[in-house]
Amino acid sequence: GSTVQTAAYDVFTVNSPNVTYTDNEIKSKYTYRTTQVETNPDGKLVATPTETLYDFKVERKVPKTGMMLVGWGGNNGTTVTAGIIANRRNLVWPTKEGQQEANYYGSVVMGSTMKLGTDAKTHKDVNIPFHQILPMVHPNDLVIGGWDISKLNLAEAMDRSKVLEPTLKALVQKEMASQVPLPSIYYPDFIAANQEDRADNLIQGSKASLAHVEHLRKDIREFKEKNGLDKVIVMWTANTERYADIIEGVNDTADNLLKSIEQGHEEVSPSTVFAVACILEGTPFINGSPQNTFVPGAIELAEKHNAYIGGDDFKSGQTKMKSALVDFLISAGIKLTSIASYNHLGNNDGKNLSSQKQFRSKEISKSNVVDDMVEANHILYKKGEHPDHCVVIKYMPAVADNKRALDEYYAEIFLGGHQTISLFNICEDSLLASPLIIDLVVMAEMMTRIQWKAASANGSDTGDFKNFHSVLSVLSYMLKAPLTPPGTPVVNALAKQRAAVTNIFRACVGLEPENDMTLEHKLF
Ligand code: NAI
Ligand code: DG6
Repeated sequence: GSTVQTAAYDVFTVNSPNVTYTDNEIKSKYTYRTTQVETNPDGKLVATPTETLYDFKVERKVPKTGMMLVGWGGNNGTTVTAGIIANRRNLVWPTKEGQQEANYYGSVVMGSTMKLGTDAKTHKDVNIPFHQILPMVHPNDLVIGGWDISKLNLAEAMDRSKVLEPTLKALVQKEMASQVPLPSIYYPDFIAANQEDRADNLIQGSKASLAHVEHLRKDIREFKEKNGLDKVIVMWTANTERYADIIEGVNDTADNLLKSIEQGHEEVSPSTVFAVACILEGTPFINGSPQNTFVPGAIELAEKHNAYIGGDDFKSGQTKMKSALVDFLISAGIKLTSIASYNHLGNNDGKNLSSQKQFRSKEISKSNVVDDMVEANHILYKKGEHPDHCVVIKYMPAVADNKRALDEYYAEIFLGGHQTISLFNICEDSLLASPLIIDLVVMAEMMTRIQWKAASANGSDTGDFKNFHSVLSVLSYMLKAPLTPPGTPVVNALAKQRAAVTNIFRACVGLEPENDMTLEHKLF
């Protein structure tokens, strides 16, 4: 029988016949409403409201979860590790501006709220922390590990990164020093030649092999066993690689990709080898860098193995602004005609990107982010018409992790007038990226505990519950070039990406999407 039982982390229950709570699960019956459009022979559009009934099932037990980072000794890897330690230990450290407490600012999961509903008495909005909509892993509980081609321990690597205040570093130094990245795979052709001097922590072999896949799988299994984990999520936050050529017979299908790895084909990148190892191990793998890790064969392999993948490229600063601002301009009926995006940075990421092939990967992921918004507005843009868009990245060692991004948005307004918006965005790159790593891990893990089935209207059983598609496009909010299931559209607009996550999570507890109509304040 089903009983309403709330664990300590539950701040609310849903009072609806469509929602049942058991010790282990939350089950909801949810009516998904959308609109189907057809074109009549006379060219007129006919819009038909449609309804599909789904059953959702959420596993309530929060698993003991590990986060393994590829590139653990880099700026992002060390910053997110120190940040989680600081939060876990409630650290407070002196800065020139006063005492600073650990926090999770910049994390949607930990730092933002969502509207649950309207207070029955006061009619005011009731907001809850985002992480309380479903039983999510708390980042403080993540066990962290990973790989790096550089053998510095995490304290030395944190110093090399030049991101955190010395006073905070001193507090976490001992714990960080006790952690050393596992050796990793290094195929020099994929990252900039200027990275070679840090490659001193290597698994033998400089091209793809099944031995590499097996080695990485064993690393994951051992990490899991050693720490008593139920689950591990792996994240690529290592250097940006060059694109791999997509070649028929090499990486176009799952079987060809596995064969190419076995034969040591030179177009198989380290990140793809990591992805394959994780897929075969049933470990979710997320790519935080822009390269095409998920060649068609890798996506097919993930689908075959029902394994979760997500990517590409953390959307932290300049591009996040872009995906909010362009959405606003075009939705406001203003014709954006050009975007000039310039930035310079002095960290190791900038050094790697000073090499043309690696820059090209980043240029692609930074450039495609407005396509869907432009395509949606056929009043402002003719078919195939695009705003001019230029992306420049320069390496400037002196500014270290303190990236400077300058953007000029040029738009056509009423009756041939022009609007120019200039942005100057300065921030520590890794302090923006680290909370995204947390969000990606927590949300990806959450998605592994949600299942669905289409429900029949008369309540008869329709078969087994299934997982979401292997490609977790629900992670798009945190990513510059969201990977979506083959053949499905990419959504870049930031508000839509956020609404997709919040509304899917709401559906899992039988709540309607947040529609912002607030009729209760308009019709009385
Ligand atoms: P980083 O250069 O400081 O760190 C990368 C680490 O990866 C280095 O420690 C390097 O030794 C290691 N590495 C390289 N190849 C490896 C391999 N095959 N296996 C294991 N380790 C390997 O870079 P950062 O700043 O931490 O950025 C990491 C990635 O995230 C880059 O690709 C960057 O473009 C991307 N990114 C960063 C953002 C940010 O705001 N910091 C935002 C968006 C993406
Ligand atoms: C400079 O463009 C280096 C990049 O790695 C970016 O800093 C990073 O991709 C973040 O980009 P954005 O556009 O989200 O700020």
